[in-house]
Amino acid sequence: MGYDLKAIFDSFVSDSSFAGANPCGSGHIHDTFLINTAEKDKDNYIVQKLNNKVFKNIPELQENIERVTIHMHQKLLLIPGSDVKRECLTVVPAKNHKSWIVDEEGNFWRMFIFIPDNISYDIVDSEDKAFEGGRAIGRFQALLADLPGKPLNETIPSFHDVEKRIDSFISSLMNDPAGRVKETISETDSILKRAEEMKIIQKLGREGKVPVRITHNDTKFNNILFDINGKSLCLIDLDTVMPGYFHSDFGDAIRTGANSAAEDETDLSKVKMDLNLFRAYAEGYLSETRNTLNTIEKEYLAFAPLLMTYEQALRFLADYIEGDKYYRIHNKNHNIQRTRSQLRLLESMEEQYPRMQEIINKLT
Ligand code: ADP
Ligand code: GN1
Ligand code: MG
Repeated sequence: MGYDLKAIFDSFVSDSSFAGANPCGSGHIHDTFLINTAEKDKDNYIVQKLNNKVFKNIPELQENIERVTIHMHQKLLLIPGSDVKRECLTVVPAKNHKSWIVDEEGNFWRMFIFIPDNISYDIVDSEDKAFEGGRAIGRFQALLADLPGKPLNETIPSFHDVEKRIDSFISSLMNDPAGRVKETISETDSILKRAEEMKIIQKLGREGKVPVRITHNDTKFNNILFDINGKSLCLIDLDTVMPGYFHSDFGDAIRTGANSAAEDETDLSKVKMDLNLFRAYAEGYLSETRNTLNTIEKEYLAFAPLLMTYEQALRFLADYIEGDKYYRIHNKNHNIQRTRSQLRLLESMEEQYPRMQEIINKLT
């Protein structure tokens, strides 16, 4: 990828000099690089080429990120002992006075201060990490609960609207744009037969029983940074912070953080939800949110991981059927493999659902 990362760096920073850049992380959406500076006492930086097919309005996206990070910084500053630069992303303003630049090819770029000595996990292997991850997500939601001003922009409209996603999936099945529907009969059946039960949280939302709050909406476990002692630092990947239901955040972190295998594991015998990790994560999450959640929200917490795993299987399958337009893929079957793995994980959750419900009942 022949980007002139030094020129990008120079559009943001003037008090240190570019020493080199390397690709960073395993995200599916943006192109992310770590930029090292030559001066030992200066910050290093994360620079991202933003995916403007996925995020169609970058100024609105960046407006959200600026508001959210400024608010969190202000609140963290009031907490004795907090380390603001490690407990929240810090946006680096560009020399054009915006928080992004557009290069000559029309690519959008932004920059954050790099949080050093961090660790993130694609797979979680201990209850301590699961607890800490749950706590980080609860804390994040609490920090943003009193964000002042107008509602945040909807950076991806209807992002967790599973009803709409099911409808548009059915249209894709009929149009079959990549000629792949015939290969997906069993997976499609698994999606369609669960469609009605997956609409419950949205129905409760419409009835006013589950409130719209400010949520992260992409709480994949590797979007939580930890320090080297295993304490959670902060949530990154703030592009989808917007109005939503708490269930999306709770559920998506279990989907990724209590799975004993990778999201795209091809050996399905390895894919299983670990109930001990689920319990630890729920304990961490509820330690921060127990007093905020209403009774109905608590009642449906155990269902949230099933919903989010279902939604993710649906999204991967829809992308496969549409010809791999959305997620970065590493082989031509990647999206169908991801679908199968997520469906297996969903079955594992379904098998353990009564136990999940018992755990939540005990904790709430
Ligand atoms: P994507 O949407 O593509 O997942 P992310 O915003 O999650 O992009 O960034 C990709 C990766 O870059 C992360 O998984 C993390 O490893 C790293 N990263 C992003 N921001 C920071 C930061 N401020 N400090 C340290 N690492 C970061
Ligand atoms: C994407 O950006 P990343 O890789 O953290 C996606 C999530 C999916 C996830 C599946 C904006 O997350 O919604 O759950 O892939 N982000 C967006 O791995 O669509
Ligand atoms: Mg990410």
